[in-house]
Amino acid sequence: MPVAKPIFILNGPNLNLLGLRQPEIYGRATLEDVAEDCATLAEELGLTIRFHQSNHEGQLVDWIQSARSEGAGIIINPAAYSHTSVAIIDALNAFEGPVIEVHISNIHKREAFRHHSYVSARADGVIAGCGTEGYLLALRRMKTMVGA
Ligand code: DHK
Repeated sequence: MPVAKPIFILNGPNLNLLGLRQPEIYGRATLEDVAEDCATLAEELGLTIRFHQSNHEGQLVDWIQSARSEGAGIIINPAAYSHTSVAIIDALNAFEGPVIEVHISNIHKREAFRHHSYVSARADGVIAGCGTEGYLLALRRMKTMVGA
């Protein structure tokens, strides 16, 4: 029996260029590939998803706020906003369901400014360095967390 509410999968700035930008770091899969793989797995797990990407902080905040009433959980790759955004952490703190943070690359192995993520202070789980497969790992974990 599928969970009634969808899992929001939110992607921050520059992830629209996935597959094209720095493939040695982020891989060759496009964001469309990731969205398709997530949709396939979600169906298998009996979950529904809403998959979004924006380069704009306020748009990400708006989607997180929508999830307060419309979402069962949030999987978020805030990308560069991980390291800068108080607005995103405030919005996530106003969301009561489970939150899983995903980074395609291992942010701890990279430049020092990427080592701190504001979002990690709210996230129930963090996946980093597993490539785009991290989204699928997050969905499997989300399945357990929403008790579906
Ligand atoms: C993606 C980005 O765009 C960077 O700004 C982050 C993250 C890391 C990722 O690994 O998915 O620092």
